[in-house]
Amino acid sequence: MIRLYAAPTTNGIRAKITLEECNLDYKLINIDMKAREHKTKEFFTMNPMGMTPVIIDDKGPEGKEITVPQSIAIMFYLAEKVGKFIPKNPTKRAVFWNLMMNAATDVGPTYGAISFIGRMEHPHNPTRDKFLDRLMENYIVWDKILQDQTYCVGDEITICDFALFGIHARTKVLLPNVIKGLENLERWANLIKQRPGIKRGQNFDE
Ligand SMILES: N[C@@H](CCC(=O)N[C@@H](CS)C(=O)NCC(=O)O)C(=O)O
Repeated sequence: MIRLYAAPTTNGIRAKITLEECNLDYKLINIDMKAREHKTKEFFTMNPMGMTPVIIDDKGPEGKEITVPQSIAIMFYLAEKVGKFIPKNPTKRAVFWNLMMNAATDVGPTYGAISFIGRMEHPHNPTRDKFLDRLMENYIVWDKILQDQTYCVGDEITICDFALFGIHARTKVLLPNVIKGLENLERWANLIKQRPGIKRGQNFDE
C-alpha cells in the first residue's frame, strides 16, 4: 500500500488527486503543518527538504519500497506506475511537456510566491502585484488554449490537468479576481471537478 504524507495545500491536493485518479490503494497521513510535523527528525528522513507531500510505496520498482517527495515527481511516478495520464504519442508528449512544465514551474510557483508574500509580517505589495500580473497573464494563455480543446493537452486527460486544477482550485478561493471572466478555464475546471477521483482527492477529512 502507498502512504501519502500531506496537508490540504495545492501540492498535497495534486498528489492525492493523482492517487485517486490512478485508482491506487493508499493511506493518507495528514500532516499538521501548524504543529510543524513536517519538520520532525522522522519527516526529514523521508524528505530532507522538510516539505509535503511525500509518498512511500512499499511495492515500488523491483518490489522494493521507494520514497518519493515533490508533488510533480509523485504525479509522474504514479502515472507511470499505472501507465495512464501521460500521452504515448511522441508529438503529443512534447506538447504535454511544455504545458506540464508551465503548470508546474510557472503557474504553481507564481501562485506560491503570492501566497508566501501574503503571509509575511510586512508584505511588499508592489512585488505581490507583479506576481499577480504574471499569474493573470498565465491564466489568460490557458483560457485561450482551452478555447479549442477539452483538456489541457487536447482530447485526453493527463496529469497536467490534475497539476493545474490543484492551483486553479486554490486561486478560485483565495484570488478569484485573477481568473474572473476566463470562461474557457471555468468550463474546464467545472468539467474536471465533476470527476469522482478529483472530488475524493480534495477531501482530507478522512
Ligand atoms: N516543489 C515542492 C514544494 C513543496 C512545498 O512547498 N510544500 C509546502 C506545502 S504546499 C511545504 O511543505 N512547506 C513547508 C516549508 O516551506 O517549510 C512540491 O511540489 O512538492
